[in-house]
Amino acid sequence: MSRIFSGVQPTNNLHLGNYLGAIKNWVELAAQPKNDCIFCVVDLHALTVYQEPEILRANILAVAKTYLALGIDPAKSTIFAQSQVKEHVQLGWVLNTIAKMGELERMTQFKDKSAQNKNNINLGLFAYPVLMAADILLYDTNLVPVGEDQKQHVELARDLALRFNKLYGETFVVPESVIKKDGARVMGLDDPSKKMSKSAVSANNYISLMDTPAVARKKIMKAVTDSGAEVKGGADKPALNNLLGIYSLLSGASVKDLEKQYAGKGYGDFKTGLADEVEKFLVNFQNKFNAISDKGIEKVLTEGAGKARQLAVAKINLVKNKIGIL
Ligand code: ATP
Ligand code: LTN
Repeated sequence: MSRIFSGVQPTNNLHLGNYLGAIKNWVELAAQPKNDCIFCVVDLHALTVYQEPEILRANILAVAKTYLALGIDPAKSTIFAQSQVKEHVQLGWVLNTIAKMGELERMTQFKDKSAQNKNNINLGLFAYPVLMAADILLYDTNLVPVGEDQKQHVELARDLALRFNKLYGETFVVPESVIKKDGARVMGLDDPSKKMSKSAVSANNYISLMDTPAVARKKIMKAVTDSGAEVKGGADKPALNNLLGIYSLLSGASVKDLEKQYAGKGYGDFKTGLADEVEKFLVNFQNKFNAISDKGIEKVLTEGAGKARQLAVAKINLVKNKIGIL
């Protein structure tokens, strides 16, 4: 049995990058009977940037609904919100005491986010990767499916697990990240040199899972393309590679097949085909999302938290015992 753990922050609507880079892999891992999966809505992490309380509350439910609508089955996988299981914070504190300032200063996400928002470089943002390590280590996680940008954080979780085990004896499983090559880094539609991001300044950067098909189509039609007219990817075609990658992952056709399909046609036809594929995906997703009630998802989260808590309490008791606290 392999334990799988991952999470997404309830900030804004999720976008195609979150799906293709992370949640699509969760769905594939969850479908394998040998895996025991836990998917968390990491609301405490979201607090490292100010959130309007009412919007945060709604976003927590929306992210959990998104997991279900994208294909995670709550009868098979455990789904809950991080703040519902207080042991995450408890273990986070213990790990804070063995994490080094220097290694946290090297985290690229911290460097990027603190450069973007100079007025709110809070302690939580600095300790963010340690809380993430606690999320992972609390459940004896073997595999952590994430996008490329989270690899460094999972490495830290590994280092902290090894360090703790060395100090106090065998306690934590040392986790590994699972980063699928395809979709690992979906780039912005308006700038293929940066990853698609929900906190991007322009909404033309991303396709939100909540975009209407018409809005998504407009964004695709506006998407930056490379020089040349042929639909053929290559090292000098970052924008086209990105669109081909998205098209391929959504349709299941290989990039080679798509290039064949669009041989002799221009970017316009190609983008129309991609917009059709995105529309199919969005309509299907949104229908499923809208069919889930707030009450229904609250019940899923409460039940999931109950299951997660059992594992978390056992682990925290072991940790307390090892370090000598009551
Ligand atoms: P932000 O950009 O506002 O920090 P985000 O869009 O990166 O947020 P997260 O909640 O930080 O969203 O990430 C959720 C998951 O989606 C993570 O596993 C992350 O690696 C993955 N992910 C996010 N953006 C992309 C992307 N552009 N391509 C592939 N995977 C991505
Ligand atoms: N930092 C992650 C979210 C996250 C996470 C986790 C992912 C918090 N805790 C534990 C995997 C495992 C991100 O996606 N931005």
